[in-house]
Amino acid sequence: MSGLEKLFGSQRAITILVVSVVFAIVFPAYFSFMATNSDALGGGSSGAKGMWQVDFIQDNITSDETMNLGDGEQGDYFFELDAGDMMIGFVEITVSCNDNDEPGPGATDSVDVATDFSGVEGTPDDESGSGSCNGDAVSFTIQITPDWDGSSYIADGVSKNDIEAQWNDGGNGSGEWLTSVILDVNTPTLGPIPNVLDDSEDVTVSWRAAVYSLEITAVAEDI
Ligand SMILES: [Ca+2]
Ligand SMILES: [Ca+2]
Repeated sequence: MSGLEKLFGSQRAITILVVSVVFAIVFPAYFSFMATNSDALGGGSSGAKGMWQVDFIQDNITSDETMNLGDGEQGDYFFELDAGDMMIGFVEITVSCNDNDEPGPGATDSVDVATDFSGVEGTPDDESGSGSCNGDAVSFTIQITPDWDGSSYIADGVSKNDIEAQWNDGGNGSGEWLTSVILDVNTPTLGPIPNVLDDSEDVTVSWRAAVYSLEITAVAEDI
């Protein structure tokens, strides 16, 4: 028996030891080499620059409410938005009404709309507008994730982290979206009796929150 055989018991134990030592040296070097090269080739780690297919898994969270408003009456409409784990792209608000209470044109009711987004995370700028009650009277689109429209694309020369940082609502957009509508009834007056043909209108406020989550896939580049 050699000295080593005395130490480790057998030739087989020495072989196992040698193989183990070789693997301990070779494997870290191998993985280090692969990591370096996958950075260069655009695969693997999230900090690596490369080519990526960017898709958005999309959904809509919708709500609507209808109130019958009298002349000069204000209706407050609320939408409580919670997108859960998904990001909020934008929120569309549509105020619609359809006045057909009197025959012919010229006496169509109208609405004045104003929002209060103080209960919304990130406090988007408030909107206001007016419109006639022959369908969609007023609509607003409030962008939450800048520039997001849900289109897929291929990104090149950026890292996965860069893409995730770009498509992020920053926690904004959740909370209470308040839209207030004041109705203005228009109708011909017949002598001393006002509002004989028309004294009100059904006004609907609809919300659509376009929400998404990211799907980023590495694209194999032509070599
Ligand atoms: Ca009318
Ligand atoms: Ca009416």
